[in-house]
Amino acid sequence: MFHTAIAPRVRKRSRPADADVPRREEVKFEDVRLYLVERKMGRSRRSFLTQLARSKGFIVEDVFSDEVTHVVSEDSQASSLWKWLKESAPNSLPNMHVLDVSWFTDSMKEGRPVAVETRHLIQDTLPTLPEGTTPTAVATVSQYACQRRTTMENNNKIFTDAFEVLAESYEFNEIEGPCLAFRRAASVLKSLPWAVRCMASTHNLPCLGEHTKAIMEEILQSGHAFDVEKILSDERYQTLKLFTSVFGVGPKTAEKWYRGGLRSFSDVLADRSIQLNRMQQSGFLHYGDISRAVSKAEARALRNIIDEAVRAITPDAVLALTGGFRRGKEFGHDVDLIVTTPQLGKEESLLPSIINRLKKQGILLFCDYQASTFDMSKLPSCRFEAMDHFAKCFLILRLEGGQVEGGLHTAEGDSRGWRAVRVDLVSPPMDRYAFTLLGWSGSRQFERDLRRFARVERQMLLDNHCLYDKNKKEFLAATTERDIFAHLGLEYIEPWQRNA
Ligand code: DCT
Ligand code: MG
Repeated sequence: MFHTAIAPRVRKRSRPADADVPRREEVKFEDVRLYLVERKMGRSRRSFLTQLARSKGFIVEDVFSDEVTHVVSEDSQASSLWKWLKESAPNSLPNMHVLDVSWFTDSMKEGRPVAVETRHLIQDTLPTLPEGTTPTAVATVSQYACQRRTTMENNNKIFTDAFEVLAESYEFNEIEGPCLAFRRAASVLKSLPWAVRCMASTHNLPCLGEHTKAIMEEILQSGHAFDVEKILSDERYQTLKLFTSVFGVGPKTAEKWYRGGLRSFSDVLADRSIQLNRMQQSGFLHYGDISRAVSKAEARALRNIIDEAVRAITPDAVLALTGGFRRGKEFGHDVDLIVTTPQLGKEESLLPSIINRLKKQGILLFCDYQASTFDMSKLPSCRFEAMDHFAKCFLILRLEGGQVEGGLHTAEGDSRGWRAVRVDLVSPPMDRYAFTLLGWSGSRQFERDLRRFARVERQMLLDNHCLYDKNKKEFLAATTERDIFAHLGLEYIEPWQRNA
């Protein structure tokens, strides 16, 4: 065990003035706590580097404890270092970065903690894993989804499906902490290129708490978890899940209907006291179609339809498929598209014109248009809300089978030759394009962690509109997603690696 009691926080230092060392000891990076390993570094070099870091506003802990976020070592014998670390801090080790001194020197050069990259990491070369476990288990996995590469291949679906049920149930009950914990745990497991087969292989993974591990253990032993089974057979959960599957019905409305004793769609539709709004009416009307997954081929066909519409309005329009399909998903619940034009300001009239065209073509089954409320002078907003302020519309479009390569993804026996599909369009000004593209590409967990990483690790605010540096008090410009990753000091993650 390690001892927190003997680990003083080195926030306020009252050492006597040293003639050689400039006394600029104001802490600039509250969330970063370094620990320099003396082994191989030597006492005097360690003391020199400690003073250097402190003079640049870093917190350097004298004693190793669970407060430490970044361990820096010059020890090239990774195995002995890791052995010592595991003995000293077995529990909090998964949340620490174990780094080569190159990270430290880069950070001193930059005068700020630079982003941790793979080349900085000291990998554990001494796996204490049972036979048959993949050795990648011991590579450091970041607690942030934006520092992990998560493809569509999920090797741990048995666990992540269970966590998703638990998270959703907590969400229905508005219990935020555990909901987020299960989402984070699911996201970590999704990023692993190997399947967890025993609990020992998870000991280096971040974001797996007691409850998550207990569930995993149960699943490993019996194939299912009692808590999950209980939720799945719970009437309230089932009903809320059913109601929220209708377009336009959120958890609040679903809860109200449930409390009113309603349990099925026919209960809702027969209840004369319920006034469905326009969106909900369309949701019920097209329920069969829009609750059915949209295929990649169908998404492409709809992209072409919108492309044709927008090119008829302005030939220099920019159109991008985003959301799940941009991340390489084969199926999605809707089609997400960004449309804009290089002519600043002209994007305002784009969506109304597109909508008009779709209406004339007779394929607009539903439209909820929301004009832009974007105002650069009101940024940065501390309320970094889920929805952005750009002009957008939520549509239901009629898609003809003949327009889809390989045909429609409809139920067997459906001979209509068309189906209804949900399509979302957003139209930011061109200078906001990169932020919108990044924000709408998802996944939700990837976006959440990008924002959290920006805030906690970089003292920056990121949303679909902008990136703001709180230290420099300025907005950082970006024309591509790569620019944004670079501002954040993150390695670029391709869209198909963002399935966190
Ligand atoms: N988004 C977000 N926060 C939200 C809603 C959406 O960051 N509250 C982003 C992430 C994904 C993108 O917008 C599109 O949203 P969805 O269509 O809901 O997600 P998706 O990943 O495209 O999933 P699906 O395949 O089910 O459409
Ligand atoms: Mg989508």
